[in-house]
Amino acid sequence: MKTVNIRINGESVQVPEGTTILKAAEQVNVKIPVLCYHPDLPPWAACGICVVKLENSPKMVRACATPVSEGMGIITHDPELHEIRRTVIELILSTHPNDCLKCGRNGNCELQKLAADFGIREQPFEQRIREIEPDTSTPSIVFNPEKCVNCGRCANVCQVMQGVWALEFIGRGENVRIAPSADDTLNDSPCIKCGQCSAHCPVGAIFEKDETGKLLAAIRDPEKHVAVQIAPAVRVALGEAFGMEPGEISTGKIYAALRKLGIDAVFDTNFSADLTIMEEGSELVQRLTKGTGAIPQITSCCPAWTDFMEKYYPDMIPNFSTAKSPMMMQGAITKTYYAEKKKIDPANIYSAAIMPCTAKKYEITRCEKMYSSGYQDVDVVLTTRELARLIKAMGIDFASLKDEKADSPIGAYSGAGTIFGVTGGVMEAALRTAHKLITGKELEKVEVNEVRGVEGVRKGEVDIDGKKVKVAIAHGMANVSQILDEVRDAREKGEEPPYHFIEVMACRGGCISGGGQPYGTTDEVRKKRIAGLYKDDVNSAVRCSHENPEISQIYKEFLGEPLGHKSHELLHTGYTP
Ligand code: HC0
Ligand code: SF4
Repeated sequence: MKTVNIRINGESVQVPEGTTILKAAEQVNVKIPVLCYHPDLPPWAACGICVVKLENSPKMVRACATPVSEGMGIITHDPELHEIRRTVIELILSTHPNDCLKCGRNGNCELQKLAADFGIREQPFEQRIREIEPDTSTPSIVFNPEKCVNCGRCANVCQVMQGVWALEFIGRGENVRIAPSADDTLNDSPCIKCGQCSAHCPVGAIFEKDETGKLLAAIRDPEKHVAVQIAPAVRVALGEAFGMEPGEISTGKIYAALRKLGIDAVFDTNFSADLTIMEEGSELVQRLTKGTGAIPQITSCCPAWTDFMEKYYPDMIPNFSTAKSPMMMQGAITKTYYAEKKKIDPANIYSAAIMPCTAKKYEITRCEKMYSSGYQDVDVVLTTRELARLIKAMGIDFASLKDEKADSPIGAYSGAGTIFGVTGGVMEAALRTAHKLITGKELEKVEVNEVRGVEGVRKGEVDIDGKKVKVAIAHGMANVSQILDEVRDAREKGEEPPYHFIEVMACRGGCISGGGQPYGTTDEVRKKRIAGLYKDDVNSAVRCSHENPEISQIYKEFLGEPLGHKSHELLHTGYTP
């Protein structure tokens, strides 16, 4: 790799050619302030806060978007740059409401931090606030244009990383603003509710719909038996809100915190991830060996992905696994099997789910099959961020909690269940069980390395008893079309499908970087959370879904067999164009 020699504030440093000034400065521990820049996204160079000087030149350049060149001398900080940056921040503040105390980002807002770092105490410019009502049209996220600082991160992530184009810049000059496409409501735009905009917004302009009050109201209601499930990816991220490292597994502490909040039954979505595998794995085996159903089978547990597919690839509905997502399965069995076993009237069960995801808030009412118990199967979804806020508000010292266990039954999980939260995990879990269903034998080595990795599109072949199962994995919604177009092309030409099984997750890295996870997700953080879930798998006494004793128990006592009558009633769904 070719390198170049540069000086940053007089200090010599060698960096790879093409490195931006911003990244080069990080290598000598110099932090240049930014607002519109985010490491997940191509530099946008919109805000101007990262301006730096070049030695012996009157020119100032934006550090986020300017690559270094041989011999370059850069000054990143001096009183003049400080004044320029301060003025830029003051100008941004003049278009931003001063209601930090009531803002969802109070305490972790990037603009608030910049204002604090620069010691801004006065407002020298006239306040001009855009008066546009917040958009509350989706069940997942709220967009408040008044707070938008036009940094472009949300539109950038929506267009570049997700390929969705629900958000865009509209207007000209000083009237330019971010809006849902065609200036419609977010719900009528192509939005898939993944919430990546909310995870990348530096201020409080886009955030998850806060539903903590609903859970608190249910806890206060003496009639309600409150059951909560936690998603795979929550356990390796929630701790970040309490000073733990990304990827540190805090499952036992989360169970304990939920009980301290007053939850009556603490369950784990990982249990029903195992249940999903029994159903979806059996479905795959049927499609592969009996020819019942379209090939490839495509995973359907990510609601942002199913929303995308219904909108843009409706011809592929027959390829979707009909298995509900683990979250919805857990809700359905909580209000049927668990209710029966514990002799609780399901009308009095309040079923909540803690998810890394904003789209899950939409999924719980997306069609009538989400009411398969006769009631709404999942009553509320809180994101990881919302749960972190609740734990703080309730004065729980999370880091010092002693590990507890989930309630039984429908609480125990296998390693296959936990890796659902990682790109490739649903497929790996399904293949572990499909191998057993097809061959009758357990895998000698349960890790399916062919499907692991972080590349946005991965393709491979897995050998099951001499049959080559062709698989593909895509994550980050913009990567999906490539694979689906291959399937469509083959179909139109009357050729064999290029794959047997495809896994799609809307978020980069899978749910570990869902739109509702703690702020500050970067590729480095993603890798740590992924490693955390693989570690949880390795640490699990049971590694395959079909070996989870509570799974055997629920089939024996209640469901009968995978793909049986009861399963179809409670655990499967359909999709509409
Ligand atoms: Fe996921 Fe899931 S793995 S979608 O990312 O399948 O949200 O974590 O809960 O339902 O299990 C999210 C995470 C889940 C579901 C599971 C799947
Ligand atoms: Fe939600 Fe996971 Fe899908 Fe992201 S990948 S939208 S977190 S289900």
